[in-house]
Amino acid sequence: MIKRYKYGNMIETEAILAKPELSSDEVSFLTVNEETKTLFYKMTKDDHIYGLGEHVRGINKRGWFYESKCRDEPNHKEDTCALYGAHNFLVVDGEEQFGIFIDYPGIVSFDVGYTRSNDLTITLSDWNFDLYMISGESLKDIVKQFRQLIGRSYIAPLWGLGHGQSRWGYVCADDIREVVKKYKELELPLDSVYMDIDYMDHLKDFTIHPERFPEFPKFAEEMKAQNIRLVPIIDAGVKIEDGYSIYEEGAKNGYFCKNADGSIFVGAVWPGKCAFPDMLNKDAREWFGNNYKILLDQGVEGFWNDMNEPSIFYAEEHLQEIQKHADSYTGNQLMIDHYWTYKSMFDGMSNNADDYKRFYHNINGEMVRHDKVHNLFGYNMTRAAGEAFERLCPDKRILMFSRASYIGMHRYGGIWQGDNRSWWSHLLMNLQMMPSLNMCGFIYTGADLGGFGSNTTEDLMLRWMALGIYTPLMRNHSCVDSRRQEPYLFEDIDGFRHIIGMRYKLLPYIYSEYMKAALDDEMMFRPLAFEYPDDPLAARVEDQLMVGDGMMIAPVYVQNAQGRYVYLPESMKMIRFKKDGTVDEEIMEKGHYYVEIDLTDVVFFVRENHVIPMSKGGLRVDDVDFENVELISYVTAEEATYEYYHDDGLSKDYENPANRTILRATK
Ligand code: MIG
Repeated sequence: MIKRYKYGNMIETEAILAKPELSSDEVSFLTVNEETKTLFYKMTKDDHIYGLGEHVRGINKRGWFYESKCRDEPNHKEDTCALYGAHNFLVVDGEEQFGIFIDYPGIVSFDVGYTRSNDLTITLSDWNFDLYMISGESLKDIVKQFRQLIGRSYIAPLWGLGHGQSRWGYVCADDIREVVKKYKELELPLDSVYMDIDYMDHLKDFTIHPERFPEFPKFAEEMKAQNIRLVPIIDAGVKIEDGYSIYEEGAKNGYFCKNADGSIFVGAVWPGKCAFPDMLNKDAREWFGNNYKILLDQGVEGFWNDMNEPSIFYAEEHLQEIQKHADSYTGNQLMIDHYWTYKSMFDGMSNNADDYKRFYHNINGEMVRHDKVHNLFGYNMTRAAGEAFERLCPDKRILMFSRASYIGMHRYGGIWQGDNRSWWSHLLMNLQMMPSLNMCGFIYTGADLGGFGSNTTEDLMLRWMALGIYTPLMRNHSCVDSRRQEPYLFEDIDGFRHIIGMRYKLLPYIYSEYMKAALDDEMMFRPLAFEYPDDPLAARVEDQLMVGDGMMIAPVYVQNAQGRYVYLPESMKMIRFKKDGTVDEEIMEKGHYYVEIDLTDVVFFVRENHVIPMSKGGLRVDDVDFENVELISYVTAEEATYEYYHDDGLSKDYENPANRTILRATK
């Protein structure tokens, strides 16, 4: 059951389209305090807190302080409080079980036992929000109700579940040709190559560099003929330049964010000085979205939206203030206090909280200061694209994922988990984030495999790929100044071919589970506690996940480990696919084990009386035979069944009953 409460007058987020009637009951469980702008819950020692979407730390969020404040945080570590997304949904699991959603577009903080170990304190930056309290029969039920409330998740095309190669620094068509050639020569599976800002003409949105990518439509066709899709990036900031049509149209129609005096707000990002489309203004959103057509018309079928927190290197006005202040030190000695002031002025130039107070949105004719709606910007950029795709190609799925997000955006696109690092800790974080993102409706998601920043190593790459084969977005992406990490540059090509190949073998299951999770408002990745609520040990497991209905995974995330400890909450069949093509099976009883896992082994666990459909694999999603699947199963009853979802992967005939069939396996 869902109860809605209203405090003040919130600025509409459209996270929820069909709002339930307001409840006249008292709010249960929480102490609501307008004076301190807080919601408070006294946790018991054993309560677990799940959710909050994109954040650092564990599956159980206890013991830290988090903020919903979309932020570009490429160097995030254990103590980072805010990342790219703002997802105000959490579930309390203990003596009481309930979900809380705070629909509020400004900054919210969650002190989950950080200040006092049993205090959960949620603080809002002002008192205009809607509160939803959700009770249910189980954790899964609470999440499902929430998901039904926020509406069906975005659905990616099937090719978007193929393996993608990306890197910031493929500067011309030949760079991409080279990638595709290498993949082909070495028979490494691949479905897409991502195009980073390098493809743009002087970093301008919706343009293509004429010399680096001459005759782009032909190039896209050439790739398509090999069944490779090109996926360009779109940035939030629009370069300010006379003669650049996107800028000129936006300026002429008043579609950019404004300063208090009505002039265009200027902030610098990659192309230099930029204007920011007012994604919260309906007309501006429609206009911005229509521009994706420029690339759709040239053979593009997917995009990723970047820098939409929005990330601002510096605000023009702020830079002038700093320069002025810095000048005042000229000729003086920088005493220690001055030194810190001086230094922090420059350090604080990017994504500065005060700069978010300098500009305004036009929401239905009303000027709203950005900081009050900060968390809606990336959401509405992606919504601009999603709504445009509905208008421009209503019957076709377009790949779309974003960096920044708010709940509600999940209806228009997926997300990638932003800039991470080639750190083992970020491999674990990738795993731990999956279920909390699923809870908030983000099903099409994944992290930059191998790590974006820093130099990766071959073993990290292999281990990370071995997790990536399960995540709907499976993309190897890295930063221009980091070590290159295309699989063909490492020693053990056979190992990479085997692991990536396993994705294609598992695709019937992965796609089926992905689609069912999106269509039926379920989680594809679940903490063990969600599946085994009566097993107190299951709730302690922070590094294993259930993937869909029949599978448990236990990835290795420690360097030089040759295996790991695994907890089995019930009897399961362990399946091991080795690089040499052999497959081992072993039935294991409930309990703790140390499992050896070679660098190139793919190991997962099948639940009792469950079935996993697999294919023979392929080099492209198109090669995969989804009809004649082989069943991996662990059957102790007479028979085990599996509800198998399969469709053409491109159109939107989701409800067609023919898409769902029952597969049966016997003992
Ligand atoms: O500030 O476009 O997260 O994936 O490669 C860096 C360059 C800007 C950040 C994205 C990353 C992308 C990079 N972008």
